[in-house]
Amino acid sequence: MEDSRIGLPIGIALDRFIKRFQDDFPYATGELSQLLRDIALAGKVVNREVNKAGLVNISGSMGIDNIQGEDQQKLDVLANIRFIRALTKGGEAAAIISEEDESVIDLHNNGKYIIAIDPLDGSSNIDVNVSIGTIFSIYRRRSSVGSPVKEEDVLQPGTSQVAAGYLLYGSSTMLVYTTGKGVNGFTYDPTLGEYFLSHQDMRIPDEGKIYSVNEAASLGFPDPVKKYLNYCHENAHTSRYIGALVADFHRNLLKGGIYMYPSTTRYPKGKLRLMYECNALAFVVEQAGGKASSGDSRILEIAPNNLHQRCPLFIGSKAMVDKLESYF
Ligand code: AHM
Ligand code: MG
Repeated sequence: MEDSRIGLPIGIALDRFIKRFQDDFPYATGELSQLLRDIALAGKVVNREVNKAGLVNISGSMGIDNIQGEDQQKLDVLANIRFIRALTKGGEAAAIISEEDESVIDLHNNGKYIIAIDPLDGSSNIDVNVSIGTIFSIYRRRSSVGSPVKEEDVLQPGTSQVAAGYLLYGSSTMLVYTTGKGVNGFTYDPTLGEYFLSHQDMRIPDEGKIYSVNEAASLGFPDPVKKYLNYCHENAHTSRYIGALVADFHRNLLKGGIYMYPSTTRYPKGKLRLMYECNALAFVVEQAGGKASSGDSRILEIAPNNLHQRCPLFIGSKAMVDKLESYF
């Protein structure tokens, strides 16, 4: 069947795009569309805060740790508040789980969706004016609407996502998302306050030359990853590492490449969180023709048992992830 998206004018506004493809959603009632709009709106607000971070007193540390035992930055906290507020108001979200909050935020309403969010990823980059991002996943709740949210609602595998994506606050701000029918990217025009379709039906090159990993930790990498790194060194690959997952992922999505965060001495289970970071990007990359693996399993099929669970992540061009996996 011909994809009706082919031939869309580049520049169509996000709102119009969402409306046009609403009927493609598995449960087309308009609620998922509204959730996407809420996320896009909160993204605008966070974008504004990020842009003026150096001018007002919102960069730097809160002086407290989050649930992961990591230093919370003021903007982390602010972004978390902005997204939770935007998602709470509409009534479509039944519950939110956030990298910044220890437990489930049950909104006690008739919402049908569960949102998993990393409100501000790559936070060590905030103070130095380097790209950061927001990552989100949307699931349909499994228990009946109106009842208290249960574990089965929030601990769903990535295969159950109905939508996922990210905002990248980079040299321009972008929203990239999928509802399971390919991936589209929208660039924010701050003068108009609107996102416009700029990257239609994104496909990741099957092969690439870029590898993105914190190589300083390589002594503690598992042997298969060390071997794959040798392969990269011997085969004229190039290394690019921003240290903000969204930014590294986005570059590799456009150019072809692999992002790796394996288990390390410091993070024996990997650093990234399955529910807030890995699943969303795994859904996006698969929809763009790429692959996401923990080394020996498909990320999307990992059954979560903990909200803040971590897992190794190897994600990007399919042939590169296949090659990496062949060493495991
Ligand atoms: P964060 O959610 O606390 O910002 O941590 C996740 C980030 C990723 O964006 C990035 O790829 C990675 O941590 C960098 O970690 P490292 O500094 O260990 O290389
Ligand atoms: Mg993060």
